Amino acid sequence: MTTAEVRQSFLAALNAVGSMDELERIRVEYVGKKGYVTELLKGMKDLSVEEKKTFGQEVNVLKNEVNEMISAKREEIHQKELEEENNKMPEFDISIPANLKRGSYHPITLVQRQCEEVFKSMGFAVEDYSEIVTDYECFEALNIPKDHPARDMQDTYYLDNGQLLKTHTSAAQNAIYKKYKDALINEGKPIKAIFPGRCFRNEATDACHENTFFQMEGVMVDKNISISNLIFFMKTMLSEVFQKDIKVRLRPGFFPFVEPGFELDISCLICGGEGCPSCKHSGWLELCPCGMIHPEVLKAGGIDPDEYIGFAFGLGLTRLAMMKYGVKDIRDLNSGDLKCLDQFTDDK
Ligand code: FA5
Repeated sequence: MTTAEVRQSFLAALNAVGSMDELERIRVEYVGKKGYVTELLKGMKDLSVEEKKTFGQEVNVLKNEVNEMISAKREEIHQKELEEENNKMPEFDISIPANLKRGSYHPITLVQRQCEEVFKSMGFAVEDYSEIVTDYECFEALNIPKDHPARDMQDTYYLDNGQLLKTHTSAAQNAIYKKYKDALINEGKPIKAIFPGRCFRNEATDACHENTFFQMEGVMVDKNISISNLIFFMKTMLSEVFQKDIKVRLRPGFFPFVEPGFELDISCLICGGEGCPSCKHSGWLELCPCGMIHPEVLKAGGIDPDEYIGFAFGLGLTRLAMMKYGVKDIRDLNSGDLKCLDQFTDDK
């Protein structure tokens, strides 16, 4: 082939190229070691010196042209590929319903809602309260003055501004009395309220203690309230939550805001009362301290203790969830471990 023929055939081949692979193939075919252009040079050996010079220049010009055209074509194909990529339709179909696993309520939320339903059905209002409270709300209004040794029972997280993270839901008692006292005094409506909430204590954690846990406080104030009322409400709540009779025991307990005060324990449902780490090997789990509201606490809430009396309880909601769902270690509940929490998924 002459240089003109090689040029012509190369242009035709280049015109037909549509991909990088094809381009590479014709590059090798024309300017590769055994390509047409290279082969032209091999035929030079039979030419005169003068002819060699002219022909050599011709072939070199052709070789440069071929290389330049290949480079230009490469850039052209590259740009085309980029454009195609950018214009591509997304490969997913947005009309297909998502196949994601649905989330679920946390076991503590489930138990809390169940308790709320039970107490609502018995005429209790459900109240919410802040997690950051004042020293007065958490302690002083509850008959725990500054420097009282009872403060040591709850290792408290204090904030720089003097407020603190609520150590118990009892911190809302004062506000609840103030909210409902007028209806009690003027209209004779008993105060009946529960107030679940998150509590914080700087405690060493173990199978039944967390530094962040939930309680559910309940109070009832009226005339002629007795401990029997308290026991009735607690037993009703437990039998509704567990759907069976639960063994409970009441023993004396000290809390400055109740008098008399009790500890209501339930027989550990993890070990059936035999003793295990979840119940500190005692067979019993401290679940719900309670008692008759101290006169000083009623007074701080604007209620005359000579005329009114009431009970209060502080149910350990997190522990109740442990017992209800057979969670052996309280720390699993705050772990964020989906393998653990998934078990309670309510997909129905
Ligand atoms: C109190 O917090 C009192 N405010 C309860 C109370 C209210 C007594 C009204 C009388 C009248 P105590 O510190 O024992 O009490 O906690 C109450 C319940 O919360 C415990 O029985 C337990 O079930 C739960 N609880 C306490 N500390 C923790 C903790 N670190 N981890 C998990 N649950 C806890």
